[in-house]
Amino acid sequence: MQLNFPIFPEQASSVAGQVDALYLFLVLIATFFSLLVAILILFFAIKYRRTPERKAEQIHGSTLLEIVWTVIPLGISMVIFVWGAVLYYHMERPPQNALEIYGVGKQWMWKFQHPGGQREINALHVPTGRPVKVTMISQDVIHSFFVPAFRIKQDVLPNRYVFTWFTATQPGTYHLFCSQYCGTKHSGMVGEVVAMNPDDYATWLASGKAEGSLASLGEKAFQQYGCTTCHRPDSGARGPNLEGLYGRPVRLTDNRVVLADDNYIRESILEPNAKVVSGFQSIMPTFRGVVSEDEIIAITEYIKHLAPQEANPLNNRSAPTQIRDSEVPNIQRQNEQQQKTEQGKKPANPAGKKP
Ligand code: HEC
Ligand SMILES: [Cu+2]
Repeated sequence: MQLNFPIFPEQASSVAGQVDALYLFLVLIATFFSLLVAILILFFAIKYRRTPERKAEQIHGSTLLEIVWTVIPLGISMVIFVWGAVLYYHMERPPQNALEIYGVGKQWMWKFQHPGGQREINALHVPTGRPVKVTMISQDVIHSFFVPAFRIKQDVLPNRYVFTWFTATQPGTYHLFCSQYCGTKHSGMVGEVVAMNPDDYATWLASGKAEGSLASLGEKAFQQYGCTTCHRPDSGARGPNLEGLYGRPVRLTDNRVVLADDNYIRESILEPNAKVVSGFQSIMPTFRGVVSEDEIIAITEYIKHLAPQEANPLNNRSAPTQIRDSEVPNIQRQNEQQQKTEQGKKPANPAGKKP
């Protein structure tokens, strides 16, 4: 008779084996010590049971014993700590060449968008043998992206992008769950991850009815919502030129310098007054409740694709743009120099002698 009773889901990602190995180690350690304690309790209970002729003997302190039972558990927990930390860092850092996919969680479904503009609901198609980074956000409450066969679980929060990554190793269809209770139909918030050979994946992408790449969808939304009225790359524009914005430091009116990443762009659209770009008036209206999370992702993708500005930008952004490009490294350099001179002054030359 064959028992079809799998204790673990299949291992279908590059980290699955490593996660299982660590987990197995924890289970073995826990089992070993539980058995040890249980057996010793029984053994001592019998060996030292009460008899009329035996008298209790008090034992005080044993330094050797205390050192042993401190050092051994310390060593074991350090092994667990280092092992876990190494694995965690590996899982938290997506490789540079990862395929970028975007997901939005909402009550009660998962929506995914591919860079080519293909969209899917409660299904995610990915190629095998290639790292895939999924950047996600929730449209309402906290959800959690859980693919047991890949051994990954990532909470998906409203108002902030989070990501996870994996490399699928075997073609197949795997469960996708929401593992964070998110309302009445939480249990129905399930889907599947379909891992395909790269060739099959390419065929699947081609067969998808994409209306254009994600960036071109973003461009459409950008025009549709009138962003172009203020964000034109010419001198008459009222808003900053967004070309080359992505991934660069931005100087704000309060002199803070922030990085223009996905979260910054999203916040700029939904809460324009939270961070106002230096040299501009806070005249941008909020698009909260107007532009959807999917559209924000597409617009961000469009902004990412805008080529960097030419050496001499035409519009009134030229001032802050120059601050961005040149002043930021200057500030860092100034700080470094200041630190160096301060360091140089005090300890190296206490008597005030000339070097
Ligand atoms: C009424 C004019 C106006 C409209 C319409 C407008 N913006 Fe803006 N936007 C601005 C101004 C002015 C700033 C700079 C001041 C600030 O940060 O609020 C800005 C800033 C930004 C920034 C930050 C830019 C940077 O250099 O750091 C982004 C991103 C942005 N807007 C995107 C959009 C998008 C997307 C839309 C359309 C959904 C849009 N804006 C519509 C005027 C506008
Ligand atoms: Cu959910």
